[in-house]
Amino acid sequence: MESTNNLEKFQTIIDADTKIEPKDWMPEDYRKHLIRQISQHAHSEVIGMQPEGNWITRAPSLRAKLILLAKIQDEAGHGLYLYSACETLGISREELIDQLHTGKAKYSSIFNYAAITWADIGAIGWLVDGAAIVNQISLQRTSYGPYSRAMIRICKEESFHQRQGYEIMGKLALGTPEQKEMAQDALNRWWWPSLMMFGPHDSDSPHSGKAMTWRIKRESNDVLRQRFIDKTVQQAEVIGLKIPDDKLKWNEAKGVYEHGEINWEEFNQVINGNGPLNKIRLANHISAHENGAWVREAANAYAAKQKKEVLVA
Ligand code: BYC
Repeated sequence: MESTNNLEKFQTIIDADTKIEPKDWMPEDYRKHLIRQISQHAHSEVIGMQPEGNWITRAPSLRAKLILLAKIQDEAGHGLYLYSACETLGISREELIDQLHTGKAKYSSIFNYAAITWADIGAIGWLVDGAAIVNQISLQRTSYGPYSRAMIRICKEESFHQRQGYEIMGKLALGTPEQKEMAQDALNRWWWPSLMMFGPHDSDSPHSGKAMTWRIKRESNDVLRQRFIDKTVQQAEVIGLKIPDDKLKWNEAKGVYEHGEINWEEFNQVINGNGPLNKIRLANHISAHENGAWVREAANAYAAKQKKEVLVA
């Protein structure tokens, strides 16, 4: 029941920067808000395995292949931590997957773009994981305990991911003219979608108000996006690549890079199911889920057998 007493106690925990734990009382809207965000985050990790998975068989060396395999496995692990954190809010894994398959739950817009060259694998690590880290470092301080703890663990792995991507881009950018061109082309295609990962401007973000009051989000979409831009522009300079934004300019007084506007029409199309690969990404997930039914059945049968043996003993 949402008594004033419960609400006051809840907000006091939040304001004191102490974590809300699964068994604590929480407003229904807080619970729903978290289920929405954490599940979308989990779906992003798992759908995000697809663009990189395409390159496992075509990685240019054994070293590159091993690193890529390890990274993709990490992403699966991130999905699992996040699904588990989400389940502590009283929703089952089946319901979460169903929401993904029926289009009720989103996943990050970025994974609807194709990885067409090896440089795209570098760009994903450098830019996509780079943007994810900026967001996730901030989410380590989120108010819900299980989400916050998942973020702490995930961030450690993401920084390795970002560095492996930057290493690929650096090698290509400092290689032959053709390799440099391939790296620049990947940067050109992934830059703007990476900026979209942070979501709409604060003034157009319907969930931000409550998310900030409840300290689910600790910093706003625009603040995090700006931090990512400031960091990444300098990294591009070091390896001699050019950020594809004619309006990019250092503002000495503010200590930030001014930048051009995102194509919000494209963003809205992609998050509403009409990006380049939305249908393929979802169809692949549905088919993998259906093909894995026997694994779930076997695991359930084994768990039931174990339970029976414990009861008999
Ligand atoms: N894409 O009010 P807003 C990774 C939606 S994976 C799609 O600002 P909020 C990796 C938003 O959901 C890590 N949808 O929302 C894996 C909402 O729609 P609904 C991915 C987006 O929640 C493999 C509506 O727009 N990281 O690192 O306050 C390989 C209004 O937005 C997007 C996360 O998932 C988007 N980009 O803020 C490599 C971070 N942006 O739900 C790498 C966790 C907005 O009302 N999530 N929308 O239908 C968050 O931090 C926040 O949810 C967001 C949006 C900043 C994304």
